[in-house]
Amino acid sequence: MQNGTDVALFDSKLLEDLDIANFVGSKNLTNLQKCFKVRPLCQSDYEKGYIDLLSQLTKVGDISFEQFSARFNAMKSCPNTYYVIVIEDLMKGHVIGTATLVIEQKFIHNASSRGRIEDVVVSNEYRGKQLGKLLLDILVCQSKKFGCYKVSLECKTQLLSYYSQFGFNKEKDNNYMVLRYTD
Ligand code: 16G
Repeated sequence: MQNGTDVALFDSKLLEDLDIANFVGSKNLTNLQKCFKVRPLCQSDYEKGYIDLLSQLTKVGDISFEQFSARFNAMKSCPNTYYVIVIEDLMKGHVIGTATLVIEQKFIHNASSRGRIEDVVVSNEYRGKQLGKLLLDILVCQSKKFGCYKVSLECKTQLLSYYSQFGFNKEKDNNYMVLRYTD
């Protein structure tokens, strides 16, 4: 961490209030807690490989600590909106998994909210340990707790069956469209 104490993006109590044992089973929880910690993104994660981790998902660019910090603070100053969670490998002090829940406030559906799950990535060498499932279970549960009327995500065709295990569904008459300005 550069200059001063670490800062979390949101109150970690929100995650403590979830019963993570429900998602992984109490037997797996002991192992999980020995090796990994699931927590909110912190400023110090810049030095723990957060940017490199994201680059396993898509193009990230050369982000300086100042840029990271400015974006982090901008997200933090939008209350109840950005929930970026990470999994840290406690032995290595590296961030090895992440996923984001964004809460979008709406007028529709009785002034309800919609959740969007974004930027889900588990580092290559940690795949097959159900860590992606853990991230997804947590964020789906959070979005429900926040009262969203729906939660959505976009993904490549090869991941449709992966996400369907969490209840995500490709709706017949609902298409994701995009107008891309840069690669
Ligand atoms: C995936 C991500 C999405 C991310 C996009 C980046 C999930 C579930 N989906 O679709 O959140 O924004 O990749 O791809 O993690 P892009 O760089 O081509 O926009």
